[in-house]
Amino acid sequence: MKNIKRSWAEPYKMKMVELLKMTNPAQRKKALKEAGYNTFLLRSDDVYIDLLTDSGTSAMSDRQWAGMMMGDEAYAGSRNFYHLEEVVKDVYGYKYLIPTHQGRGAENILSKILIKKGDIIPGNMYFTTTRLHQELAGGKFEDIIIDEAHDPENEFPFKGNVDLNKLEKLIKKHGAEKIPYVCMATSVNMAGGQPISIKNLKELRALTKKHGIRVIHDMTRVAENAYFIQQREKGYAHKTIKEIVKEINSYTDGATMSAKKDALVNIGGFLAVNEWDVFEEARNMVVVYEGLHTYGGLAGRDMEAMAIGIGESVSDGHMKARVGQVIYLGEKMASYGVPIVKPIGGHGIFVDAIKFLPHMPQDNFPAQTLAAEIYLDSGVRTMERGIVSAGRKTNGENYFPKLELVRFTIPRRVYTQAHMDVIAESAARVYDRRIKINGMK
Ligand code: P70
Repeated sequence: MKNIKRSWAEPYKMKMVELLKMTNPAQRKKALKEAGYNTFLLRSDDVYIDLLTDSGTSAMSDRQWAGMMMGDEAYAGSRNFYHLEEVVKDVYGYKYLIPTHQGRGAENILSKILIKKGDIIPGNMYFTTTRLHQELAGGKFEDIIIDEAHDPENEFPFKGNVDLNKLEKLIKKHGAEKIPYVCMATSVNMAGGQPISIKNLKELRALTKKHGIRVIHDMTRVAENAYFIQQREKGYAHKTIKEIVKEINSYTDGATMSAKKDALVNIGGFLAVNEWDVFEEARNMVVVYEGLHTYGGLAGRDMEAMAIGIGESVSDGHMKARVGQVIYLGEKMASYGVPIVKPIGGHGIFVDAIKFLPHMPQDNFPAQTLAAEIYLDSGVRTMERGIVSAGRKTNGENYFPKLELVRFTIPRRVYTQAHMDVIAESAARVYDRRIKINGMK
């Protein structure tokens, strides 16, 4: 028993469990047909292991539940708001806080305040809700992520990086006054949960500073990004996740947050900024769209659970187990030959449906088909991230996105290693009979 090293393990134990309904193939066939072969439309009661999303699906700790009991449900000035404000300042380093019901609430307010008609918003790959709010405010999103991010097989360790040449070209073409901010996301979701490096962030900061352009951070999964920096970037191995998160944020001017991911709550989000003027405007606007500025659409108890969850999310032990579990699943799937996006990201495994089903044309919906087959096989629900998600043009023709993926998103602190084995074995079984799988219309 020499040199045996444990890679990761859960820094918690179970106090309560939620019983799951086990289904048989006939029941799943019926449920899937009723859902129109769309995993979004399945009833969760018909799902065994739910990997549709990591959003709002985390298990809260006993401390968070205790915090729920300490909710101060006053209309104005709830003590939980002040606690949350203190935590956001301490952990994330932003000065002013505006709570919102979830991430998109913050995106709406920020876009309305900072974007004018005809503005350009460069970003390291789009996210659906973020881009939509930018467009609704009159702006146009421009992708400035490095090319490597669009290649599922490229193993570059920081596929979330910004291509500074692309950004410079946009500044030259449109002028800095047309760019209210760069929208920089950590753990880039649509690229497979890929991180941005501190080195790249510093360079982004220097370039934008020269032109007087803000950097606004989509910090939905910032702690997962910090973990990859700790593991992969020179000079960061001995820093804590908390220190790295704060450093990331120090290169930015403000942030939108969906607390339903990293921050370990089932609902919640916020906008955080360092500029007083932007804060003042946001504080007025949040009243119109979300609620008074000291609750922003949340109950006092939700803000308390969030404040406690933020603290837990930047613990090194938590993040090691969180990402460790995702990597365990990914490596197991890869060992069965299942084609996955590499490197493995922070919040889930993205299966390359084009490589999985090479005989299937993209307009027969390979990723949607694969998600349906996985559900039929084992009751595991995944999310299509391909031609269906990309939507259609106004003339009814399909967009044909480069990436045709199925996302196996892992909720935080919810499933066990045996569950991970069930998932990988199911993917392997479907992979073994891939030749016999037909597409959809
Ligand atoms: C997901 C969820 C939400 C999200 C995000 C990033 C990087 C903002 C938000 C919005 C939920 C989702 C949303 C739209 C389509 C599919 C799934 N991502 N930024 O599953 O936050 O949901 O709180 O308004 O990932 O990836 P919110």
